[in-house]
Amino acid sequence: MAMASTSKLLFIFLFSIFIIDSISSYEQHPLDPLSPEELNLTQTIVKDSFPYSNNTTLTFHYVGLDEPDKSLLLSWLSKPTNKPPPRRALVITRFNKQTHEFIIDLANRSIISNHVYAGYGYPTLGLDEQTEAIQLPLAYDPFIESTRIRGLNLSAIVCSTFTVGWFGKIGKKRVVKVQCFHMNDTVNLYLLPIEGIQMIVDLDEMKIIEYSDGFQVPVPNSEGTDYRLSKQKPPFGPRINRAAIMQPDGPGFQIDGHTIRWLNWVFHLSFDAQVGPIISLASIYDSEKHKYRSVLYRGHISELFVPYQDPTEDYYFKTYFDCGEFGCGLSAASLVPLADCPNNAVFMDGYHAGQNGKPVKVSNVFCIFERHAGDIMWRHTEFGIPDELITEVRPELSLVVRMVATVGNYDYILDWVFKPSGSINIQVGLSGILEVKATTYTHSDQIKEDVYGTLLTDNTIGLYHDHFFTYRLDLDIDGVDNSFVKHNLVTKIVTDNTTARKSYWTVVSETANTESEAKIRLGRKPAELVIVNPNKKTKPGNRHGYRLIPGPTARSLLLEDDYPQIRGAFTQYNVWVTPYNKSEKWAGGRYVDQSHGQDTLAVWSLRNREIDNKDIVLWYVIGIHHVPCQEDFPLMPTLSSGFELRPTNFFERSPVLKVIPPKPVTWPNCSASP
Ligand SMILES: *[C@@H]1O[C@H](CO)[C@@H](O)[C@H](O)[C@H]1NC(C)=O
Ligand SMILES: *[C@@H]1O[C@H](CO)[C@@H](O)[C@H](O)[C@H]1NC(C)=O
Ligand SMILES: *[C@@H]1O[C@H](CO)[C@@H](O)[C@H](O)[C@H]1NC(C)=O
Ligand SMILES: *[C@@H]1O[C@H](CO)[C@@H](O)[C@H](O)[C@H]1NC(C)=O
Ligand SMILES: *[C@@H]1O[C@H](CO)[C@@H](O)[C@H](O)[C@H]1NC(C)=O
Ligand SMILES: *[C@@H]1O[C@H](CO)[C@@H](O)[C@H](O)[C@H]1NC(C)=O
Ligand SMILES: *[C@@H]1O[C@H](CO)[C@@H](O)[C@H](O)[C@H]1NC(C)=O
Ligand SMILES: *[C@@H]1O[C@H](CO)[C@@H](O)[C@H](O)[C@H]1NC(C)=O
Ligand SMILES: *[C@@H]1O[C@H](CO)[C@@H](O)[C@H](O)[C@H]1NC(C)=O
Ligand SMILES: [Cu+2]
Repeated sequence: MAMASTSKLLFIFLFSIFIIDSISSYEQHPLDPLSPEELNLTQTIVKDSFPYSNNTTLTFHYVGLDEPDKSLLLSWLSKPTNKPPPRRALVITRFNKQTHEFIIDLANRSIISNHVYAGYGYPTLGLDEQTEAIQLPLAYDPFIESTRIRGLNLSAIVCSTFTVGWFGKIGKKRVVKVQCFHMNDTVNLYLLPIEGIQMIVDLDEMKIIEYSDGFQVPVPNSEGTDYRLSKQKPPFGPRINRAAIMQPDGPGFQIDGHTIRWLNWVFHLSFDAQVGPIISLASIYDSEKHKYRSVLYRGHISELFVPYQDPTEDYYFKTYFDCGEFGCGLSAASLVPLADCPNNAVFMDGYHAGQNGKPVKVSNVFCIFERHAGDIMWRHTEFGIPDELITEVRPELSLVVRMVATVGNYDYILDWVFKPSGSINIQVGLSGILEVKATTYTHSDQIKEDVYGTLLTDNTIGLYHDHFFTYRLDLDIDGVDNSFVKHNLVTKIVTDNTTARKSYWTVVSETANTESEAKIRLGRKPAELVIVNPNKKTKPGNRHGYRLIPGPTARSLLLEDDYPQIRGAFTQYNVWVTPYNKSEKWAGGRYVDQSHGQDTLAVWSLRNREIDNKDIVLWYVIGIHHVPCQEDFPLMPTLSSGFELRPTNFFERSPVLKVIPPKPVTWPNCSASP
């Protein structure tokens, strides 16, 4: 949808740092994801650089935009008539058992850099190689024998790949574990594990290199595990009445390429195979200052660490890094209209490179919709004036950008929610299926030892685990140079007799000078955490800022020198602040599979760089400890969490006081069906 008129209007307000494309019809923005044509071109350039004299296959593990240097992009934004920054792709491939890393210039079709990565760790798994790996057991005699002994039906067996982690030994092979499930008459395979069989597949050789069948535990009963509506039997749950949003004036947002304008907001939305949705150049219009003001240069999930807590032989390695090992964008599901998103949603497609490097389309990868959730934006009833009753209320309205990553058994709903007040809510929802272990137990009274989980039903233990969603938030509050301020709330004791009070609290502010001063474990002492622009003040002299309103404050409970925790060391704190560095974007590192934790946020920040009045990046970890419960079986009702970025002395006054409320909708004549 082209949006000529507002673009012109925008052009008038060219004062602030972020001016989104002032071009009236859509032209490619330097931050746009690689188009199918660009992915194709990239594949051709990379492929042609390899000698194909023998049968070694070339596989693509990451292809994405190599984002332009920030300084180049900002200078282009301030003068869009200039040439845009060069368009480049970052490519990670495997060829002949080696990991290659390329930077490709798409304009002159040249390879800017090409080197072999020789450090620890491997790139994101490809989808095709996983599909191949899970077929191997079904044609592997020892496995067939194991299933025969167990009395299982081979045609009902489905396998799945699991990354092996790192436990102190040097892994010289790119391997995954493969575990299998016996579906019987359900599609809910994850609840029906075949215990006791361990298989390791070498992905480069594509064969099973280790096999063991240690013990037998019957596969749990599949009854009642199917989640498809068509398979449900009475008694049924409540029936939900029909409902829809009606917007007689159409949606309140415009999408121009990848740029979205809505009420007082403008931002760029991109799709990336590693991290999924990326929000860039989010600016908000200040109607008092008559200009757009920059808030967020770039924000996205950076890593999602999911360590399971069963240390036994068959389970200890389950310490997943979903974005780095499996790809949070690569795992994106196509959203279902009217279910994943309401009837007023607009959908966008995404493209990533398949394992052969060719573009793969994900239809409806994002949805964007206005949420009229029946909430209150602000209100007041004045009872205090004699003979007069004053009530003013404004209904709340939000803009939601949604993607769902389905990583194996789990479904992660990743939402960015914008509000006219200037708040950005980053929300996650967890649904899908638990990872379980089969057992002979049928009642918790039988259990005397630690079973590392909850007995959910007969023969089924839901394993304890965590989810750590780590977000990278390059806030640029009114410009790039920002500071991180802790407004500590401290109790003051009154020792003299000037007041009847013995105590009160006040704010003692502290600006973090270096990275170490900004590492925070939440929940220890009360503080307001604010990113401020120390160079921009309000009329009364407060620094323009945005504050972080945290959600749940769980941190990893593992020892710091435990191997998974070394790799996931970015969960040691809930909050980190680093100076901007383009290459520091994936908190678990670039080669996460079997990584040794040498390239994580925790390691980068050991340099203890200066962060005061600098271009800084805020990292926030949403932590959720998950003790499974019976309601999570056989499919987990969505568990939600998140945090808020909220303007704090950014505006001179309430930015929503003068919001014009919507007119009532007059419904056309329609008769309700009986
Ligand atoms: C991809 O590139 C090849 C040549 O490199 C070309 O023949 C083909 O048409 C392209 N496909 C798309 C979808 O652009
Ligand atoms: C295949 O090609 C690679 C890269 O040129 C080379 O290193 C390797 O020795 C070749 N293998 C065979 C079997 O020719
Ligand atoms: C490559 O593999 C194919 C089939 O796997 C085979 O027919 C062909 O001879 C091989 N070529 C070389 C150069 O090894
Ligand atoms: C391609 O363009 C880049 C600048 O983006 C330049 O560094 C490089 O030298 C150019 N390569 C060729 C072959 O022209
Ligand atoms: C084995 O499983 C397949 C696929 O689920 C099914 O069609 C078939 O009837 C099963 N056979 C037996 C003997 O249960
Ligand atoms: C498969 O399901 C049937 C019917 O639900 C049941 O009788 C049978 O025991 C199941 N087989 C296994 C191996 O779980
Ligand atoms: C307050 O304290 C001072 C010094 O301790 C004392 O002289 C004075 O009488 C006190 N005043 C009251 C009102 O208690
Ligand atoms: C950016 O970060 C990478 C990885 O931590 C580091 O190697 C590089 O030196 C950094 N660049 C600058 C300019 O600090
Ligand atoms: C709606 O219903 C009213 C009352 O029944 C009727 O007068 C009016 O003409 C109807 N309008 C339309 C558009 O059908
Ligand atoms: Cu969970």
